[in-house]
Amino acid sequence: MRTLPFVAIVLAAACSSPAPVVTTPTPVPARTLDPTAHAVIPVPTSIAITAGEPFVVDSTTTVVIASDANAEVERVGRMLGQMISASQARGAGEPRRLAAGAAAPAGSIALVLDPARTALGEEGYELESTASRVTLTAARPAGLFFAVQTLRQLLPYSIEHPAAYRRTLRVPPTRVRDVPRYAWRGAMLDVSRHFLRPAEVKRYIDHMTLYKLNRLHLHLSDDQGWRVEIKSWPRLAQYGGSTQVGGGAGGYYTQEELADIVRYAADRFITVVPEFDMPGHTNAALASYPELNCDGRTPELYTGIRVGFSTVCVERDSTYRFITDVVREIGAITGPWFHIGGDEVEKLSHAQYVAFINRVQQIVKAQGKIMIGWSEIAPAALDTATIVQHWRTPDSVAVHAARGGRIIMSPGSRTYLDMKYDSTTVLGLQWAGLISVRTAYDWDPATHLPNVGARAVLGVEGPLWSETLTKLEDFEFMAFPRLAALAEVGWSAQSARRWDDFARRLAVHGPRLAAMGVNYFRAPGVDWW
Ligand code: TNX
Repeated sequence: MRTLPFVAIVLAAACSSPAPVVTTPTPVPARTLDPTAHAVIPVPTSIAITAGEPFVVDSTTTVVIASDANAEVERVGRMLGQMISASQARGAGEPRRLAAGAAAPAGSIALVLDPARTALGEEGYELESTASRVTLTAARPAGLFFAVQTLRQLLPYSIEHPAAYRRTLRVPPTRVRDVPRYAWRGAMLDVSRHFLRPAEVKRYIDHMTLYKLNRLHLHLSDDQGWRVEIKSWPRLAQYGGSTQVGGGAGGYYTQEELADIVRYAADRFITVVPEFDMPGHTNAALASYPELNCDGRTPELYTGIRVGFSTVCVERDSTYRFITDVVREIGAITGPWFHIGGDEVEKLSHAQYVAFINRVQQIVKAQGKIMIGWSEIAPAALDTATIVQHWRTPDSVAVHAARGGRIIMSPGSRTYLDMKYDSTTVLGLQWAGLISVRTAYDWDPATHLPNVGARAVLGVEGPLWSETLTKLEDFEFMAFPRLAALAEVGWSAQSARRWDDFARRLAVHGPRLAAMGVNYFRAPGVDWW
C-alpha cells in the first residue's frame, strides 16, 4: 500500500527569535503505469497505446473547432479549454475556429463533428493522439464530450485540480474507438429522505461526467419530503418540504433552481429524470393538502424511515388534478421522461393500484412525456413505450419485456449504492445484501433476469437512497467507487470486462478522485495508488 504525497512540517524550536518554519515536500512515491497501459474507465471498445513521443499540453496548446461548428461543439471545446488551462499558468481557454478546409495546426486538440460517421451513433467517438496533435471525432456533440472525458483520463490526475501534484501534462500516442453498450447509464439521488442543495447536486453531476453517465434520476418526493416548488399547489414544497429523515430542516428547489440543475446537467450531456413517487410514498403531500386524503384529514409530517404506509386517495378527482398539475409544471422544465415511482404500496387492493397506474399513464402521455415506474407497475396495462425499472426479485418486469417494453436494470443486490460495502460499513442499509465493488462490477445486465433478454434491457442505473446519508460526503462515500463500476457495466461490452483488469485501472483513479475532492471509499481488494 502506497501513500499519497504529504507535506512534512518541521516545527521550529521555541526560542526568543523564532526560526522560520520549514516545509519539505515529500517526493511522490515512484509508482508509474506501464507506458502502454491505461486506466480508462469505462474501458473503451478498443484502445491502443504506444510508447512513442507524447503530446504535451502546455500553455501554448489550443483547442480548435471547425469554422461552422455549432454551439454545442463550441461548448464542449470551451469545457476542454477550461480543463486544460486550469492546470496551466496561462492556457487554452476559448476554442479557436479554423478557416474552412484548414488542417488543425501542430500543438492543437481538434474537435471534429462528422455526421457521416453514423456507426459512432449518438454517443460514440474516436480519439487519436500523436506527438503533434490530438483529434477527437464524433457524429454527434455528445460523442465529442465523451471523447473529452477519455482524454481527461489519459492525462495525469493533476488535470483535476490546479493544486494537485505533478503538472506536466502528457498524452501518450493513443488510438481509441468507443461506442457504448447501453443508451441508459444512470445514477439516482434520493433528495427526499435527506435534502441536497443545488450546488451539491451539481457536484454529483460533475463526478458523473468522468464516467460517461448520461441520466440523473432525481427522487423528488417521498413520505419525508416534497422537494420542488409546484406553483399551483404551493404547500407541497413550503410545508411538505420543511423537514426530512431525523427531523432536520429539509428544503426544496424552486422551479428556477430545478431548471438550472437541468441545464447544468444538459450541458454535460446528462438528462435529468424527475420522479414524484405515487400513489404510495406520499405522506409529505398528504400532510400538505387534506383533499389528497380519502378521509379529508392531513396526517403529521413524517421523519422516520418506514415505507408502505401512505397512499393518495385514488377515488378522488382532486388526486388526478394534483397529478396533472405536477406533471405539467415539472414536465415543462424537464426532458422526455417522467418517473411516477409506483413502488411499495400496501394500502390499496391490486385492482385499485392497477387502475391508478393506468390512469396516471394517460395523464403522463397527454403531457407528451414517456412514463417510467418501478417494477411494481409492470402488471398494469402499460404501453410498450413506458419504461419499467427493475429493483427487486422476484418481480414481474418480465411481463413488460414480453410485451416488447424496455427495462432499466437496477437490481438491489448489485446497483443499490445505499447498501453497505461490507459488515463494517457504518452508513447504509443491507436489506438487499452487502455490495462490494466486485459485486457491483461482476454481473451482466443482459442475463441477470431469466426472462428479460438483451433486447429488453435499456440500460442500468444506480439508486442512492438517503435514509442514512445526511451530507454530501456520505453520498459520495457510498457512490464511489461503486458508481464507476456500474458505469463500466453500462458502457463497456461484457466481453471487454474483467474484474482484475478493472481493479487495476480503478486503483489508479484513487488520486484522481482525491484531487476532485471526492470522499471515496478505499475499498479493500483494490491496490489503491
Ligand atoms: C426500497 S427501491 C425503496 C426505497 C427505499 C430503499 C432503501 C424502491 C423502489 N423503494 O423507498 O429508500 O428501498 O434501500
